[in-house]
Amino acid sequence: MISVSLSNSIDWEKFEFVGSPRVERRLSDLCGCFADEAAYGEALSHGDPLIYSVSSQAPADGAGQLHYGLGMIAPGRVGREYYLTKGHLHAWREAAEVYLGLAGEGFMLLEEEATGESRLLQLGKDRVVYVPGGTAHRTVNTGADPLVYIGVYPAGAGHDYGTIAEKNFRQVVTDRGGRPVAVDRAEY
Ligand code: PAN
Ligand code: ZN
Repeated sequence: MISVSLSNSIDWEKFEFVGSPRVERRLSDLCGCFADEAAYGEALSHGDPLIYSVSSQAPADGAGQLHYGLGMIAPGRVGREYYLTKGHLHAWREAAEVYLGLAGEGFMLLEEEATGESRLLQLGKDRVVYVPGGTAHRTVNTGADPLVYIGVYPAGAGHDYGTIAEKNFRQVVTDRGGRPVAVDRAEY
């Protein structure tokens, strides 16, 4: 007998799967994520807006099963740096992930843990990004509307936020003359 939840619908007003609440990340939750600390402090002094949310689905656990999450990043910037997710590695390093863009415009910043190599890949409506195992990933909204996507990953992937929290990504996704570019953190 099939006992897991097999389908879902998206509530486009709340940006969540119907029946499963979302986790919210506000500006104050993102201490240490943005490169420009003065701009971060200045932004916080004006309020604590919602930066992104994730509504997760874990239909089944165990080998071979998948989990997935609906992400929404609000449009906006701190200084010249676009609103972003904390970013993470999977605790089970081999675990890969597929991101399916549903709405909006943005990018994924990938950083291979073993080599430090960075890649900036477009994510938005009708774009799909594959995140290999052993690769830290962060998502940024570079558009004027919410960036909405689904990430699908192995049930046992787990999330390691600590490694990124310690040293952050090597690159920063920033606005240069109205266009998004990735620059080395040291140069920012
Ligand atoms: C995504 C992320 C989502 C939020 O579902 O969890 O984009 O980003 P952070 O987890 O870095 O806050 C995913 O990659 N799951 O594995
Ligand atoms: Zn992930």
